[in-house]
Amino acid sequence: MQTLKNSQLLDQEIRELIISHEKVAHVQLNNPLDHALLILIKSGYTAIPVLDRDYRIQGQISKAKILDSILGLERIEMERLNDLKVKDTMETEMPIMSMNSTFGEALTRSINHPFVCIEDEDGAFVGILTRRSILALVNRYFKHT
Ligand code: 2BA
Repeated sequence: MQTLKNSQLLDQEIRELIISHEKVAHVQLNNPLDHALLILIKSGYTAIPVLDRDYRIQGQISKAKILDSILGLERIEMERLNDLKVKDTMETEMPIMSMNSTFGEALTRSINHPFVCIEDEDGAFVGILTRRSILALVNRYFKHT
C-alpha cells in the first residue's frame, strides 16, 4: 500500500509547483554583466535563468561566475562589467524539464540543482521549479501519510 502511495507522489504532475515566468528574475543573452549583477543583487538570488529574445532558455548566470570573470591577476577589474556580456559568462549546462515531467524527475534533478527551468512544447520559458517547492511537497506528503 505504501509503495503504491509513493509511486503516486513520484508520478504526479509538476504544473502546480511551477513559479510562473512573470515572477522569475531573469536576464537576456546580450545584457552587459553589470545589468546581470544588478538584477542578481536586487533580487537576492544566487543564480537566475538566461533567456534569448524569443523567451527560450539558454543558460543561467550566477554572482560567483560574474565575479570570477572579472577577477584579474592583482585586482577585481570592475570596468570589465560593462564590456562583457551575459552570453560570455553564463553556464549552459543546466536541467530543463517540460510541463509534462513528473515530480519524481524533478526530485532527482533537485539533488544537484537549486532550481530547474520548465519549457513548453514550443521551447518557450514557462517558469522554474525550486528545491524549496519540491521539499515542501515531500514534507507535506510525509506528515500526512
Ligand atoms: P538561491 O538564490 O541560492 O536561494 C536559495 C534559497 O534561499 C531559496 O531556495 C530560498 O529558500 C531562499 N531565498 C533566497 N533568496 C530569496 C528571496 N529573495 N526571497 C525568498 N527566499 C529566498 P529556493 O526557493 O528553493 O530557490 C532555489 C533557487 O532558485 C534560488 O537559489 C535561485 O537561484 C532560484 N530562484 C528561486 N526563485 C527565483 C525567482 N523568483 N527568480 C529567479 N530565480 C529564482
